[in-house]
Amino acid sequence: MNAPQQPSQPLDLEHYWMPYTNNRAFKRSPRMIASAEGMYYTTVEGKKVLDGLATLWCVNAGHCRPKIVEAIRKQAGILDFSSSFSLGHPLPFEVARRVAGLAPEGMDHVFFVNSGSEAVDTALKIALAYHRLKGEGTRTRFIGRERGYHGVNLAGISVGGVPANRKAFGVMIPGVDHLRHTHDPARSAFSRGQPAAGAEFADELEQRIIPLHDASNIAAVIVEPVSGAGGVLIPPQGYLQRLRQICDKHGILLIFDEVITGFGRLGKPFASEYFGVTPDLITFAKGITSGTVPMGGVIVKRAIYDTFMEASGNGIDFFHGYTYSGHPLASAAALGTLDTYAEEGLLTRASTLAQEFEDGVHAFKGLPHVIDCRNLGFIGAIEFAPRAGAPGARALEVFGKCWDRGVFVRPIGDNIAFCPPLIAEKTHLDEMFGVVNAVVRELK
Ligand code: PXG
Ligand code: PLP
Repeated sequence: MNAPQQPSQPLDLEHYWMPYTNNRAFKRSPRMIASAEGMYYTTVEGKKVLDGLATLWCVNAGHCRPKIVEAIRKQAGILDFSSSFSLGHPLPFEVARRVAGLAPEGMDHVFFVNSGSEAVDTALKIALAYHRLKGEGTRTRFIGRERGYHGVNLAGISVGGVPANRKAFGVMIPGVDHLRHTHDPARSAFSRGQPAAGAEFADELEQRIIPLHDASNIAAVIVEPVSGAGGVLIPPQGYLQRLRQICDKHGILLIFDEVITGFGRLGKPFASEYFGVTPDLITFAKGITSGTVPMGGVIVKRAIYDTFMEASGNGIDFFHGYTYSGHPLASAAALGTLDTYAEEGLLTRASTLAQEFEDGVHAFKGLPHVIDCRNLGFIGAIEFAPRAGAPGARALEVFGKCWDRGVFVRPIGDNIAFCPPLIAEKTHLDEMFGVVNAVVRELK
């Protein structure tokens, strides 16, 4: 591995406005990473830290994997950039073919973007334009879900349901309603895998939302099959199936936001396959390049693609696209990543270690302040009772102490989330859960 670049002078931290960060706290006491390999970061001080969150739920193949690094290096010297606006270059066609091959049957066309947020905006726009092309232009409303995370663009926070991501931004896009979330600790705390109770949460769509807005005005329902950034909420058994049935009955498109669940998180290429529920559109990002180069996309059913092709005459079929859609470096990174996944069986690997992962998450049951443990595939969370007057403080304290002891996990409100790279061995899981467990035992 190459040595990390060292700045020639002491680093000036002032000018970078860091995203989703307490900038002043960070700049007073920075946690700075210099390099990474496999399951571990190395900090600028030379400390190794186990990456228990695949960084931000995305480094599914682990860090600095040779095939991915080589693919990016090589591509940078062959074709640095060429757009996909009416010109083309071979790589994104090949990535699209490979992604379609991993997607549920019949979902076989792929539109590329650069992030999950852009994927969400794109999927919502496809839904609007599709209905209009079908002569149902009144279908303009979107239904999201409480605690859903769909990125940070205006449409994404509008259908999203994490209050902190919305409250500073006023009215957002109009015509959105939300299903209630499915977190139900009173009935389902400490469920191993999918909670048995709660399929009926989906009935709110048919019993409240459709009567209120009328199906003829609703374009799409968008949900994460497993909520990630909202706190790792596992869908109750039968819930997603019921959403699918209701959408079908009322001509509403169903969008699965698989930005986290895509590319092996549940032990299948996509969560859609894991749950046996085929949506109309899938958004993805993160794992497509294992986080190495920004890329995302939307997978659509053939019928949706065909509708655009048939309706467009000789003109442009969809007035949408990003300068960097199908970027050569991102596409090369995606091919290197998909090769790595295939060679190492990573897209199904979470299923082989799922039991060990589950046991690790549920070993927190009975520890101080722990009120829930949740897991599915290679994603999980533990939840603490909030400290009086200081919600989120316990998870933040656990995060800080774990970092100091060489394990990175993510605090989300009063939850600690686990989402390791798919290359994790049993020993890595033991190290991750062991350190967090020791820290939780000390929690006041
Ligand atoms: N949809 C889902 C389901 C996501 O998890 C996005 C869309 C947006 O993707 P981009 O690439 O635009 O970030 C995500 C991203 C967190 C956290 O706090 C989670 C995400 C991003 C940043 C922070 O856990 N998920
Ligand atoms: N703003 C301006 C002024 C632009 O010219 C463009 C693209 O040409 C954009 C925004 C959108 O940028 P992107 O295509 O990278 O999303």
